[in-house]
Amino acid sequence: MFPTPMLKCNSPSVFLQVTFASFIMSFGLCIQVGIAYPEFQQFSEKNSGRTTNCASCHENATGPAGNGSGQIGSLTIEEFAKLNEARTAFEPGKDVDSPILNRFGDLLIKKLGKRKVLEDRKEPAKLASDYGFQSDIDQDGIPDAQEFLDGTDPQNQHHGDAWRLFVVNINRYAPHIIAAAIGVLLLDWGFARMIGGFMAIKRARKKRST
Ligand SMILES: [Ca+2]
Repeated sequence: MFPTPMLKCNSPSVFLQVTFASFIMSFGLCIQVGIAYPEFQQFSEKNSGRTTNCASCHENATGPAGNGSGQIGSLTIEEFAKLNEARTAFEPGKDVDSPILNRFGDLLIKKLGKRKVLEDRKEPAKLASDYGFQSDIDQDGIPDAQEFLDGTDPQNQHHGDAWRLFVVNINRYAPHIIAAAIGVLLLDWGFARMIGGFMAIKRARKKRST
């Protein structure tokens, strides 16, 4: 006789695994409502006048709820474990790798701790000062916290306040700009001297012929 599928399902270890997985999935699905904190996005938009989305902190631009990439509904059991680690990182200093948060979101949890992030929902502007202006994930010269205030993407070096990027680039490339300016001036000076030389030769020939 062949064993029936029911015998496999009745295996205690498989039953426990399935039950555990169901519990984890149900737990995740039940708490997916309310895990996003729109206060920060709303503040960023109001403060900057720019339209922002959840991609500032989350993997998915539409937020953590759903079945898409970086959203609760698509997570594996291993990813749920990482998610719960991030959710319980109430104190600062813990490395987290949340499957629903991007690098900036993970760093927020690491630097501030979940407890502080939750507190800052009442006064979202404090998130920037609490996080500090040292980190610059995309290395565009504008700190992550400033990009939060400006409503720009802290992970995209081509996305930033135009004036700030201009100032940053002027400072960053000042030696090159000065060298280029000196080069142009020297070129102009040399060209003027050359024209002057040709004119002098022309005048000298004309004088000899008359
Ligand atoms: Ca930046």
